[in-house]
Amino acid sequence: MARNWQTIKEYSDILFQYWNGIAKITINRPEVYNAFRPETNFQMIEAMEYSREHPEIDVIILTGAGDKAFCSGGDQNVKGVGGYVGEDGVPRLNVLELHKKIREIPKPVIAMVNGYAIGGGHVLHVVCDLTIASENAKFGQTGPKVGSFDGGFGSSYLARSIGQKKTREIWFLCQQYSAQEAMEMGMVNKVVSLEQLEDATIEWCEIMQQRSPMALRMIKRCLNAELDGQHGLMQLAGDATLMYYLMDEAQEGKKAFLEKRKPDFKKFPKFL
Ligand code: S0N
Repeated sequence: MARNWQTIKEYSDILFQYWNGIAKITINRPEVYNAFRPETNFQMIEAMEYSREHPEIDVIILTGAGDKAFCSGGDQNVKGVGGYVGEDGVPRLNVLELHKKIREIPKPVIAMVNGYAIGGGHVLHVVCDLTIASENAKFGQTGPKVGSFDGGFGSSYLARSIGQKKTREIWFLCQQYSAQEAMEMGMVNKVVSLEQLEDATIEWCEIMQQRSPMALRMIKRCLNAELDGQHGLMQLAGDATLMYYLMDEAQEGKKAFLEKRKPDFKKFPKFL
């Protein structure tokens, strides 16, 4: 089905579009199989921040332009000493900031993998909440072959998803795996034909749009907290505070202060 995606903002390296409560971020560098450079990551980070701040956006899709690649990782043309070198000449690894945004955004993020998800591109789909892949998709890490590694989500979270042995195999051997193999391992949720990829992804978005946003937010936070240490607990605690603020009991404290009286917390029910 053709959808009338509206451009939210024009960027050099990504497309950022909206349709029916769904934001779609497309890495738009097909000439390098959607490899990212620092500018690409800055733009995706901004798009994630926009998606977080705008209540009309319920779900975010991350994908790549064309039918060859989702993302082939860091752009080897701009890999310098100390990181990937942007137009300002500064070497960076700012894809890590993007990983944090994907983890923190209190809305589901789906990787719509339409081809190679390799190297840092593989890490990107791993970090997303869900992955739907086309039959032609290929998955794998290349770090130890090209001189990099991701000891963060790309390995630790992957190991939580598919186990230590398989994660070590993926990283140590740097081989490629089919979409079907990736699904059997547990790192892909669903495999469909390339023609059906967007429809299948939208179908899952629409199902999640019918679910309770607060429940989705809390389950994402709880699942993250186990792995994200103090930072994960802070995010979960922030949402616990948000929910407390919604209670009359919390309002009483503020009201009493403004009315210059003692708060009466006794009148509220106890949940035992
Ligand atoms: C994707 C591959 C397997 C496709 O092979 P195929 O089909 O043979 O096509 P090619 O002819 O190789 O590629 C087509 C064109 O695209 C260019 N290209 C492909 N990938 C890149 C890339 N990553 N950078 C720049 N250009 C790329 C090709 O050059 C070719 O162009 P033309 O037609 O002009 O010759 C195959 O292409 C492949 O293996 N690609 C490289 C994959 C790779 O090694 N990526 C980098 C891996 N490392 C990272 O991503 C680093 C990330 C990182 O540093 C990091 C650090 C800390 C924490 C996290 C991370 C993180 O991983 O995120």
